[in-house]
Amino acid sequence: MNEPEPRRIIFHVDMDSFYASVEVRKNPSLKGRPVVVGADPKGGRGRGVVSTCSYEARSYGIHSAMPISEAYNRCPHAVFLPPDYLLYNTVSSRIMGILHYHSQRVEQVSIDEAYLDMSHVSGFPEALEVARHIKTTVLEETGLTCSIGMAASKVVAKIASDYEKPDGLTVIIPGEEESFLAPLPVYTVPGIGRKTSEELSRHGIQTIGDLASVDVQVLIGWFGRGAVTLHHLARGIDGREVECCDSSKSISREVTFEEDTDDREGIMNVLDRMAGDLGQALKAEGYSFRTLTVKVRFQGFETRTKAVTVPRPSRNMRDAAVLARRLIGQMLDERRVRLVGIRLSGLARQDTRQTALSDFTS
Ligand code: TTP
Ligand code: MG
Repeated sequence: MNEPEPRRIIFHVDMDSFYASVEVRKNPSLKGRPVVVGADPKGGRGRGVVSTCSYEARSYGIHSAMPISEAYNRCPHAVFLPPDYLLYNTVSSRIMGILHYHSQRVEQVSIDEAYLDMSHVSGFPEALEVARHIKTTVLEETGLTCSIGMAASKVVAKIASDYEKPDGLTVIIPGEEESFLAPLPVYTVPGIGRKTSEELSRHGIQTIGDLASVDVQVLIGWFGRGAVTLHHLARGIDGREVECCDSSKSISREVTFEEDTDDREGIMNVLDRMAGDLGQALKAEGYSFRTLTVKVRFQGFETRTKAVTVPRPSRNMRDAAVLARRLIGQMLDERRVRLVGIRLSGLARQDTRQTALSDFTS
């Protein structure tokens, strides 16, 4: 038996089709149409990938990271738009500002998603009221919908936020985790990618319930020690805390490409996006950075990193993006790339949280 954990209430908030929804808000005549944000499709011959697409475009089977040429072939009459990162980052800041108003402990994990520790409220009924309030405020202030999952652990909150997308609100009260998770496909567990789910499928495991009922020793035999965490997650057991920046003096983002790539422009675009995303994370917490590290993993898993330290603490992410491009340019060769990442470290606070917050909410 596991020790009963102290009662926790965690939200996972995730914007719906974020880039595409921002584009529709910018140009309301796009409402109801299939909208694809990403590389230029060039009449079906374009390189690069889909960043995201509206739910109307998803009904054609289009999704993030799909080659843009395939998206074009699936739906040539869709509206194809290049990403407007500056606008997405501005909108993201406003959203994160709203979230910070409701909790001291906010962990932003990407441009459009965050965990909130809501354990300070009186219980799940009050938390539900706050969740509804957050959804209304985000809609009123940005014109966008989000989905919220609410549970006693991060993993269940994250799976719950995805459960009724778009515009969802899913509450999993303590004790109901296993019955909620059991019928869902294994790949809904964060961390279970295509490869792992294919391997699980070969062993006859399709659902999270199937996974939870396998003996953990058997799982370890298949996947090694990491299977213990997997088995816990499948049962909704996840002791990870909501980490705000104070507890980690560095922040990072990384992206694994769906297919190993030698498309330099595509790689550079991903770096720019991550730099923008990290810039928002810094701003939300009032931090600046001293050191920027770029990581690249080549086909075959060789990983290299390169770092620069700037003379004075900086929060200028445009310069950071230029630095990141330069560093990766020094590391790339003829090999295809599997993953790229950026880490910012040497973080120091510039402003108080209060000042940073008022920046966003004004
Ligand atoms: P997601 O939250 O994964 O996707 P989404 O908000 O577009 O759709 P959903 O309703 O399913 O949450 O990612 C947030 C944004 O990050 C997304 O709008 C665009 C960007 N992004 C990429 O550029 N490339 C990617 O491969 C993914 C997954 C996201
Ligand atoms: Mg989203």
